[in-house]
Amino acid sequence: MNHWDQFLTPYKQAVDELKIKLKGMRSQFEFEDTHSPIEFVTGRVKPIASILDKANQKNIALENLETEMQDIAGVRMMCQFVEDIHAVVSLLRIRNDFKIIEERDYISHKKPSGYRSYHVVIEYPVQTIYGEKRILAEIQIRTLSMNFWATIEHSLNYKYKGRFPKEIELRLQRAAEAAFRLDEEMSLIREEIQEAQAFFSKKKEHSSEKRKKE
Ligand code: 0O2
Ligand code: 0O2
Repeated sequence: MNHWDQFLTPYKQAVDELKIKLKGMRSQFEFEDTHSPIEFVTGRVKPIASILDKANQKNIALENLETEMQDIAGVRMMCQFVEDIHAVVSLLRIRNDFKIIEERDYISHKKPSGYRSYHVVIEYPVQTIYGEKRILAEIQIRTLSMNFWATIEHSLNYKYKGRFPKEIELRLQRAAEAAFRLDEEMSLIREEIQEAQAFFSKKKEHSSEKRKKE
Protein backbone atom coordinates (compact mmCIF):
# COMPACT_ATOMS: atom_id res chain seq x y z
CA MET A 1 0.00 0.00 0.00
CA ASN A 2 1.51 3.36 -0.95
CA HIS A 3 1.64 6.38 1.35
CA TRP A 4 -1.47 8.05 -0.14
CA ASP A 5 -3.58 4.89 0.08
CA GLN A 6 -2.57 4.54 3.71
CA PHE A 7 -3.34 8.19 4.45
CA LEU A 8 -6.71 8.18 2.68
CA THR A 9 -8.01 4.84 4.03
CA PRO A 10 -9.61 6.28 7.22
CA TYR A 11 -11.12 9.12 5.16
CA LYS A 12 -12.69 6.59 2.80
CA GLN A 13 -14.06 4.64 5.73
CA ALA A 14 -15.46 7.85 7.28
CA VAL A 15 -17.23 8.83 4.04
CA ASP A 16 -18.73 5.33 3.65
CA GLU A 17 -19.91 5.27 7.27
CA LEU A 18 -21.29 8.81 7.22
CA LYS A 19 -23.20 8.14 4.00
CA ILE A 20 -24.87 5.11 5.57
CA LYS A 21 -25.64 6.95 8.82
CA LEU A 22 -27.04 10.07 7.18
CA LYS A 23 -29.02 8.11 4.59
CA GLY A 24 -30.39 6.20 7.62
CA MET A 25 -31.87 9.45 8.92
CA ARG A 26 -33.83 9.76 5.68
CA SER A 27 -35.11 6.19 5.98
CA GLN A 28 -36.30 6.88 9.53
CA PHE A 29 -38.44 9.79 8.30
CA GLU A 30 -39.86 7.52 5.60
CA PHE A 31 -40.83 4.84 8.15
CA GLU A 32 -42.43 7.52 10.31
CA ASP A 33 -44.42 8.73 7.31
CA THR A 34 -43.33 12.32 7.85
CA HIS A 35 -41.68 14.73 5.46
CA SER A 36 -37.94 14.01 5.28
CA PRO A 37 -35.82 17.17 5.42
CA ILE A 38 -33.17 15.11 3.58
CA GLU A 39 -33.68 14.53 -0.12
CA PHE A 40 -30.43 12.64 -0.85
CA VAL A 41 -26.91 12.20 0.43
CA THR A 42 -23.66 11.90 -1.53
CA GLY A 43 -20.06 11.76 -0.49
CA ARG A 44 -16.53 11.57 -1.77
CA VAL A 45 -12.92 11.49 -0.71
CA LYS A 46 -11.12 14.44 -2.27
CA PRO A 47 -9.00 13.24 -5.20
CA ILE A 48 -5.22 13.42 -4.58
CA ALA A 49 -4.74 16.00 -7.37
CA SER A 50 -7.33 18.30 -5.72
CA ILE A 51 -5.72 17.83 -2.29
CA LEU A 52 -2.36 18.88 -3.74
CA ASP A 53 -3.86 21.87 -5.60
CA LYS A 54 -5.68 23.13 -2.50
CA ALA A 55 -2.60 22.57 -0.28
CA ASN A 56 -0.60 24.61 -2.75
CA GLN A 57 -3.18 27.43 -2.97
CA LYS A 58 -3.66 27.65 0.80
CA ASN A 59 -0.03 27.10 1.71
CA ILE A 60 -0.74 23.97 3.71
CA ALA A 61 2.34 21.79 4.32
CA LEU A 62 1.62 18.14 3.45
CA GLU A 63 2.45 17.04 7.01
CA ASN A 64 -0.35 19.36 8.25
CA LEU A 65 -3.09 18.07 5.92
CA GLU A 66 -4.81 16.15 8.70
CA THR A 67 -5.37 19.23 10.83
CA GLU A 68 -5.55 21.99 8.21
CA MET A 69 -7.58 20.53 5.35
CA GLN A 70 -11.11 20.01 6.59
CA ASP A 71 -12.77 18.56 3.51
CA ILE A 72 -10.64 15.56 2.51
CA ALA A 73 -13.69 13.57 3.58
CA GLY A 74 -16.79 15.33 2.23
CA VAL A 75 -20.46 14.48 2.52
CA ARG A 76 -23.31 16.45 0.99
CA MET A 77 -26.92 16.48 2.14
CA MET A 78 -29.47 17.84 -0.28
CA CYS A 79 -32.78 19.28 0.95
CA GLN A 80 -35.96 20.45 -0.78
CA PHE A 81 -36.45 23.63 1.24
CA VAL A 82 -34.20 26.13 3.04
CA GLU A 83 -36.16 25.37 6.25
CA ASP A 84 -35.08 21.73 5.90
CA ILE A 85 -31.42 22.80 6.07
CA HIS A 86 -31.99 24.23 9.54
CA ALA A 87 -33.83 21.05 10.57
CA VAL A 88 -30.91 18.93 9.31
CA VAL A 89 -28.36 21.07 11.17
CA SER A 90 -30.37 20.66 14.40
CA LEU A 91 -30.42 16.89 13.86
CA LEU A 92 -26.64 16.87 13.36
CA ARG A 93 -26.13 18.90 16.55
CA ILE A 94 -27.85 16.28 18.73
CA ARG A 95 -25.89 13.30 17.41
CA ASN A 96 -23.20 11.86 19.61
CA ASP A 97 -21.23 9.86 17.04
CA PHE A 98 -19.18 12.90 16.02
CA LYS A 99 -18.21 16.29 17.36
CA ILE A 100 -19.04 19.53 15.55
CA ILE A 101 -15.92 21.66 15.30
CA GLU A 102 -17.20 24.55 13.22
CA GLU A 103 -20.28 25.73 11.33
CA ARG A 104 -20.10 28.06 8.34
CA ASP A 105 -23.34 29.65 7.23
CA TYR A 106 -22.94 30.60 3.58
CA ILE A 107 -26.72 30.95 3.31
CA SER A 108 -27.09 34.10 5.40
CA HIS A 109 -23.61 35.14 4.24
CA LYS A 110 -23.20 34.04 0.64
CA LYS A 111 -19.71 33.87 -0.87
CA PRO A 112 -18.72 36.61 -3.35
CA SER A 113 -19.13 34.04 -6.16
CA GLY A 114 -22.83 33.69 -5.23
CA TYR A 115 -22.24 30.29 -3.54
CA ARG A 116 -24.75 29.31 -0.87
CA SER A 117 -24.65 26.25 1.43
CA TYR A 118 -24.37 25.46 5.12
CA HIS A 119 -21.08 23.80 6.08
CA VAL A 120 -20.57 21.76 9.22
CA VAL A 121 -17.04 20.61 10.01
CA ILE A 122 -16.92 17.56 12.24
CA GLU A 123 -14.35 15.46 14.03
CA TYR A 124 -15.26 11.86 13.27
CA PRO A 125 -13.80 8.86 15.11
CA VAL A 126 -12.79 6.04 12.76
CA GLN A 127 -12.12 2.62 14.29
CA THR A 128 -8.96 1.13 12.75
CA ILE A 129 -6.98 -2.02 13.49
CA TYR A 130 -4.51 0.27 15.30
CA GLY A 131 -7.17 1.89 17.47
CA GLU A 132 -9.34 4.98 17.08
CA LYS A 133 -8.33 7.70 14.64
CA ARG A 134 -10.11 11.05 14.68
CA ILE A 135 -10.36 12.75 11.33
CA LEU A 136 -11.95 15.97 10.09
CA ALA A 137 -14.84 15.80 7.63
CA GLU A 138 -17.02 18.46 6.06
CA ILE A 139 -20.79 18.10 5.69
CA GLN A 140 -22.28 20.48 3.13
CA ILE A 141 -26.03 20.99 3.47
CA ARG A 142 -27.85 22.73 0.64
CA THR A 143 -31.11 22.88 -1.26
CA LEU A 144 -31.51 21.22 -4.65
CA SER A 145 -31.46 24.66 -6.20
CA MET A 146 -28.22 25.67 -4.41
CA ASN A 147 -26.75 22.32 -5.50
CA PHE A 148 -27.71 22.92 -9.13
CA TRP A 149 -25.95 26.29 -9.11
CA ALA A 150 -22.84 24.99 -7.29
CA THR A 151 -22.48 22.01 -9.65
CA ILE A 152 -22.65 24.22 -12.75
CA GLU A 153 -20.30 26.82 -11.27
CA HIS A 154 -17.87 24.07 -10.21
CA SER A 155 -17.63 22.69 -13.73
CA LEU A 156 -17.17 26.17 -15.21
CA ASN A 157 -14.48 26.76 -12.59
CA TYR A 158 -12.57 23.78 -14.01
CA LYS A 159 -12.85 25.23 -17.49
CA TYR A 160 -11.72 28.76 -16.54
CA LYS A 161 -9.43 27.68 -13.65
CA GLY A 162 -11.20 30.12 -11.33
CA ARG A 163 -10.64 33.13 -13.62
CA PHE A 164 -14.05 33.73 -15.11
CA PRO A 165 -14.58 36.30 -17.87
CA LYS A 166 -16.48 39.27 -16.34
CA GLU A 167 -19.63 38.47 -18.35
CA ILE A 168 -19.77 34.86 -17.07
CA GLU A 169 -19.03 35.97 -13.51
CA LEU A 170 -21.96 38.40 -13.61
CA ARG A 171 -24.30 35.84 -15.14
CA LEU A 172 -23.35 33.30 -12.47
CA GLN A 173 -24.07 35.85 -9.75
CA ARG A 174 -27.45 36.57 -11.33
CA ALA A 175 -28.13 32.84 -11.63
CA ALA A 176 -27.27 32.44 -7.93
CA GLU A 177 -29.84 35.11 -7.05
CA ALA A 178 -32.43 33.42 -9.28
CA ALA A 179 -31.72 30.10 -7.52
CA PHE A 180 -32.18 31.83 -4.17
CA ARG A 181 -35.47 33.39 -5.30
CA LEU A 182 -36.63 29.95 -6.45
CA ASP A 183 -35.94 28.65 -2.93
CA GLU A 184 -37.88 31.57 -1.45
CA GLU A 185 -40.85 30.95 -3.76
CA MET A 186 -40.86 27.24 -2.94
CA SER A 187 -40.75 28.02 0.78
CA LEU A 188 -43.92 30.10 0.39
CA ILE A 189 -45.85 27.08 -0.95
CA ARG A 190 -43.99 24.51 1.16
CA GLU A 191 -47.03 23.27 3.09
CA GLU A 192 -49.00 22.78 -0.11
CA ILE A 193 -46.12 20.83 -1.70
CA GLN A 194 -45.59 18.65 1.38
CA GLU A 195 -49.30 17.79 1.56
CA ALA A 196 -49.23 16.69 -2.07
CA GLN A 197 -46.07 14.64 -1.52
CA ALA A 198 -47.56 12.93 1.54
CA PHE A 199 -50.72 12.15 -0.44
CA PHE A 200 -48.79 10.59 -3.34
CA SER A 201 -46.47 8.56 -1.11
CA LYS A 202 -49.49 7.12 0.78
CA LYS A 203 -51.16 6.29 -2.55
CA LYS A 204 -47.97 4.54 -3.77
CA GLU A 205 -47.73 2.59 -0.49
CA HIS A 206 -51.36 1.58 -0.72
CA SER A 207 -51.06 0.27 -4.28
CA SER A 208 -47.86 -1.69 -3.54
CA GLU A 209 -49.53 -3.27 -0.45
CA LYS A 210 -52.46 -4.22 -2.69
CA ARG A 211 -50.12 -5.75 -5.28
CA LYS A 212 -48.36 -7.81 -2.55
CA LYS A 213 -51.72 -9.29 -1.50
CA GLU A 214 -52.66 -10.26 -5.10
P1 0O2 B 1 -17.32 15.33 -9.74
O1 0O2 B 1 -16.33 15.65 -10.80
O2 0O2 B 1 -16.90 15.85 -8.38
O3 0O2 B 1 -18.72 15.76 -10.08
P2 0O2 B 1 -23.44 5.61 -3.78
O4 0O2 B 1 -22.50 4.84 -2.92
O5 0O2 B 1 -23.94 4.89 -5.01
O6 0O2 B 1 -24.54 6.27 -3.00
P3 0O2 B 1 -21.33 7.04 -5.22
O7 0O2 B 1 -21.59 6.69 -6.65
O8 0O2 B 1 -20.12 6.44 -4.59
O9 0O2 B 1 -22.62 6.83 -4.32
O10 0O2 B 1 -21.15 8.56 -5.17
P4 0O2 B 1 -22.12 9.64 -4.52
O11 0O2 B 1 -21.94 9.56 -3.06
O12 0O2 B 1 -23.49 9.49 -5.06
O13 0O2 B 1 -21.61 10.99 -5.07
C1 0O2 B 1 -20.31 11.29 -5.48
C2 0O2 B 1 -20.34 12.67 -6.14
O14 0O2 B 1 -20.89 13.57 -5.19
C3 0O2 B 1 -18.99 13.16 -6.48
O15 0O2 B 1 -18.91 13.27 -7.86
C4 0O2 B 1 -18.88 14.57 -5.91
O16 0O2 B 1 -19.00 15.54 -6.90
C5 0O2 B 1 -20.11 14.78 -5.12
N1 0O2 B 1 -19.89 15.07 -3.70
C6 0O2 B 1 -20.59 14.50 -2.73
N2 0O2 B 1 -20.28 15.02 -1.55
C7 0O2 B 1 -19.36 15.92 -1.74
C8 0O2 B 1 -18.67 16.80 -0.86
O17 0O2 B 1 -18.87 16.85 0.34
N3 0O2 B 1 -17.78 17.61 -1.39
C9 0O2 B 1 -17.56 17.60 -2.71
N4 0O2 B 1 -16.67 18.43 -3.18
N5 0O2 B 1 -18.20 16.79 -3.58
C10 0O2 B 1 -19.11 15.95 -3.11
P5 0O2 B 1 -17.68 12.67 -8.63
O18 0O2 B 1 -18.18 11.42 -9.26
O19 0O2 B 1 -16.50 12.51 -7.73
O20 0O2 B 1 -17.38 13.73 -9.72
P1 0O2 C 1 -14.14 20.58 -4.25
O1 0O2 C 1 -13.72 20.27 -5.62
O2 0O2 C 1 -15.59 20.89 -4.14
O3 0O2 C 1 -13.68 19.58 -3.25
P2 0O2 C 1 -12.02 27.94 0.48
O4 0O2 C 1 -11.23 27.17 -0.52
O5 0O2 C 1 -11.23 28.90 1.31
O6 0O2 C 1 -13.27 28.54 -0.12
P3 0O2 C 1 -12.41 26.26 2.85
O7 0O2 C 1 -11.81 27.24 3.79
O8 0O2 C 1 -11.79 24.91 2.77
O9 0O2 C 1 -12.57 26.83 1.42
O10 0O2 C 1 -13.88 26.02 3.31
P4 0O2 C 1 -15.27 26.27 2.67
O11 0O2 C 1 -15.33 27.48 1.82
O12 0O2 C 1 -16.23 26.18 3.80
O13 0O2 C 1 -15.50 24.98 1.79
C1 0O2 C 1 -14.86 24.75 0.60
C2 0O2 C 1 -15.75 23.88 -0.26
O14 0O2 C 1 -17.04 24.50 -0.37
C3 0O2 C 1 -15.24 23.80 -1.68
O15 0O2 C 1 -14.33 22.76 -1.79
C4 0O2 C 1 -16.51 23.57 -2.46
O16 0O2 C 1 -16.93 22.23 -2.35
C5 0O2 C 1 -17.48 24.45 -1.73
N1 0O2 C 1 -17.41 25.82 -2.23
C6 0O2 C 1 -16.97 26.91 -1.58
N2 0O2 C 1 -17.07 28.01 -2.35
C7 0O2 C 1 -17.60 27.62 -3.53
C8 0O2 C 1 -17.96 28.32 -4.73
O17 0O2 C 1 -17.79 29.53 -4.87
N3 0O2 C 1 -18.47 27.55 -5.74
C9 0O2 C 1 -18.67 26.21 -5.61
N4 0O2 C 1 -19.20 25.57 -6.65
N5 0O2 C 1 -18.33 25.52 -4.50
C10 0O2 C 1 -17.81 26.22 -3.47
P5 0O2 C 1 -13.11 22.88 -2.80
O18 0O2 C 1 -11.89 22.42 -2.11
O19 0O2 C 1 -13.09 24.22 -3.43
O20 0O2 C 1 -13.36 21.92 -3.94
